[in-house]
Parts: sequence; C-alpha cells; structure tokens
Amino acid sequence: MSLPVFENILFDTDENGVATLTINRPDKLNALNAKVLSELSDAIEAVQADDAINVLIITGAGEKAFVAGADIKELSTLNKQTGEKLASVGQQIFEAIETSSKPVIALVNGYALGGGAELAMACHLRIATENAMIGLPEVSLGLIPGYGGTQRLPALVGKSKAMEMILTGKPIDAEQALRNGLVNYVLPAAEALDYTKKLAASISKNGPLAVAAAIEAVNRAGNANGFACEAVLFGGLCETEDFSEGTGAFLEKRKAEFKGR
Ligand code: DAK
Repeated sequence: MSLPVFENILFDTDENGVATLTINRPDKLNALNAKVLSELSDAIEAVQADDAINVLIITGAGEKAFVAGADIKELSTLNKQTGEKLASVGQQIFEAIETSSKPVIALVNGYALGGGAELAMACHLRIATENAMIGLPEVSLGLIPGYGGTQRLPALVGKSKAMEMILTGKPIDAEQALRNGLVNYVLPAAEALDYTKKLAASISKNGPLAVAAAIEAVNRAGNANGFACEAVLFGGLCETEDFSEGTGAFLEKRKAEFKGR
C-alpha cells in the first residue's frame, strides 16, 4: 500500500517494516500548526492501515529541533471555536499514537518543547540526541500543557519532577531526561537514526499481535482493571497462529515467521 504524499511530512519505509515519519518544517523548528496536525493525523491513520509497516519512528527535520511546540503564531489567533477544533484534533492524534497497535518511537533530535514534548511523551519509546532539550514552557505563555502533558509526564518521571518541569517551564537536557526516565537512550546525533531503526527492526520481528497486546496491557498499568486486562489479552494470544508459530519455532530451533494471525 502506498502512503499519501504530504506538504509538511516526509515518509520513508525500509525492508524491516519500519517507517520513519519526519515532521518537515525546519524553518519554524517543526512547530505544530493546524496543517501539520492534520497531516500527522492522516499519516498515523495510513500507517495503521498498512500491513507492511510494523513500527513507526517520528522525528523532526533539521539538526535543531524535534518539534518546538505548537505554532505560537497560530495559537495567538485562536478563538473559542478554532481553539476547540485544534484541541480536539490534537487530542485525537496524541491518543491515536498512544493507543496505536504498532509501536511508535520518538527520535527527539533537538528541542522538544510544549506540544513537541507532549508528542514525544505520547509515543511508546523515546530516543534523544545529545543536543535534545525537553520541556513544557506553557506557563511562560500563560497556558498549561494541553495535549496530555500534565498526565503523561508524571507517569513517566514521577509527580515531583513533573511538577517542577511544568511549574518552572524550564527544559531539561538529554542527560537529565535519561536520568529522570523520560527518554530510553541518549545518542550522538550522527548515530541516532541508525540506532533507532535497529531498535525498531528488533521489535518488528516479534509477533505483531503480541506486540499490540503488550502495548495495550502496559497502557493500562496503574488502572484498576490492569491485571484483569493483562489476563484477557494473554488468553486471547494463546489461540493465535502467531503463538503456535512462536512456541513451535523455539522447540524446532528455527526462526519464527509471524503472520499477525
Ligand atoms: N511556534 C512558531 N514558530 C516557532 C516556534 C513555535 N513554537 N518555535 C520556533 N519558531 C520559529 C521562530 O519564530 C523562528 O522563526 P523566524 O523568526 O525565523 O521566522 C524560527 O522558528 C527559529 O526559531 P528561533 O530563531 O527562535 O531559534 P533559536 O535557536 O533562537 O531558539 C527556541 C530556539 C526553541 C529556544 C525558540 O525558538 C523558542 O523558545 N521557541 C518557542 C518554544 C515554545 O515556547 N514552545 C512551546 C509552545 S506552547 C493545545 C494544546 C497544546 C498546546 C497548544 C494548544 N490545545 C489543546 C488547543 C501546546 C502549546 C505549546 O506547545
């Protein structure tokens, strides 16, 4: 299946079932305006529908920024109606990423501020380049994070550190983000994409139904029904062809060939 062509998004897929989506507005540090959000939404939908893609990497064009936030110029012109629409589109996209059955990895290659940090936090894994700066500066604009940052940051780094980042609005660097558990790895910029693609490929070879169930179960961690959900998902996988194939391949000392059935 071929993916749609976008104005502000670049796509690249490889032979390992890994797609790389690059937000391509480098002259504005890849800030999220309505057009970018709408294209991002369409792109995520297209990735979900494409059986040849197992893992998605999201990154930003250029060497300076992942995404420097919502587009402040556009934000400043919002009224009640357009603000509500933007909020609804944005929330839907971030939710679609978090609940995606295919793993989404943020390659945070520079500034990830405001909505950019929130985008990275909605992804399942985060890899930062050494020059990354991650923060939620919304209070400095008279706002609070509006794409889930007040909820996802505490879940990732704990309430105390989240509170400090959100109340001061000050970004943290990549090493601090690693120490706080906000990112999984920090790498030199020149190596980061290659490393991220290898990590994505190592996930891509696993059973896609199991990977999807794992995402769903982990997303429920801390919920009242988290354990029950894990049991139901586990049971469901026991009747899949992938489960027979995975266990059979181990016993027969061969590589599993998963079909996602
Ligand atoms: N929006 C629009 N343009 C931006 C931008 C942004 N967030 N960030 C950078 N740019 C533009 C700059 O205006 C500049 O454009 P030109 O002047 O060249 O035309 C170009 O990108 C390069 O930026 P700088 O010249 O400023 O580059 P520096 O290296 O000097 O500084 C910087 C880099 C990242 C420190 C600086 O650009 C900066 O502070 N940027 C703003 C960062 C920020 O405050 N981001 C958070 C935005 S608030 C919502 C939910 C969530 C949100 C909104 C709504 N709803 C539910 C509706 C989220 C809000 C946010 O993200």
